[in-house]
Amino acid sequence: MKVNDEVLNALENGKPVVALESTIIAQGMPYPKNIETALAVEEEVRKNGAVPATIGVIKGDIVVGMDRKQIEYIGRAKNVMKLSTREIPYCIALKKDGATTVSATSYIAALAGIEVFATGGIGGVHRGVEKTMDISRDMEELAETDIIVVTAGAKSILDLPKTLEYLETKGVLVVGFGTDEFPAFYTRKTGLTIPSVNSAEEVATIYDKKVSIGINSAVVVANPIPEAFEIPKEIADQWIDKALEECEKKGITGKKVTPFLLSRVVELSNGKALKANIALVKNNARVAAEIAKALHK
Ligand code: PSU
Ligand code: MN
Repeated sequence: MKVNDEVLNALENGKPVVALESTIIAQGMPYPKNIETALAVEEEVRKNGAVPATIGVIKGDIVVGMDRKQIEYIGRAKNVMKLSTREIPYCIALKKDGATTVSATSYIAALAGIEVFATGGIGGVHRGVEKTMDISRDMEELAETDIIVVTAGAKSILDLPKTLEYLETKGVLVVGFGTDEFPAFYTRKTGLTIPSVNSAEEVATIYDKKVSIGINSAVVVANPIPEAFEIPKEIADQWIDKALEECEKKGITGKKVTPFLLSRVVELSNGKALKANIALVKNNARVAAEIAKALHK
């Protein structure tokens, strides 16, 4: 595992670090917005007083804290694997490039001693799960890993009520950052109730107590998209429903489902969904940096 000097130094000196995923770069957004966004998200973490650590696998090396060149490489390279936890050893052993999803990023972050992670949206229980059994590995990893994950809820390409139920089954605490509703990525509200917190300090204290009583699991911090970028539910749902329909028609399954739906929604929205996505990731990076600082106080 290659941890860059800045991250290593921060970890050794108890300074705040925020992990960032790379699937959003390689499979989540189109080039060149993917690279611009990854760099802007890192900047957001820095601006708010923490050290960013973008995680991925490059030619078989686990990298914790990619530099600019590495981010550009992973954002342009062909044949970058989408890594959930189980594919990490395959990618390392065969010296391939891999972009880490929420599950693989959480796993590696915890291995490196990083306790806070900002993503766009976690994976979850897919619609039609009763036919496909498609539940993201993200759910299981969150159930087993000590980490705080800041997410804009989960995308309504998923079955959100089932996603929340499954997190409950798995013992994963979900709290709303300044809200008591689970947000749905593009929209701030879903009517699904969750307990709320009002500050980064409260999240840090909850996490601390969780660790001290021996519960090993993630704390999911659901942070709604900033109002200015919110997309009305009726409109977002139209794009999502159309993308879901096409996905089924084309017979797309397994790990290709999420990247297909995300890129179709961006196309169908004429880029509006991408703008929203960028805004919410940055917003999550800011909150994650605040939480990382609070943890280290
Ligand atoms: N949700 C998003 N954007 C993303 C993802 C999810 O809004 O890029 C990515 C994350 O990396 C997440 C992964 O961990 O998709 C989930 O994929 P799957 O459904 O195949 O588990
Ligand atoms: Mn899946």
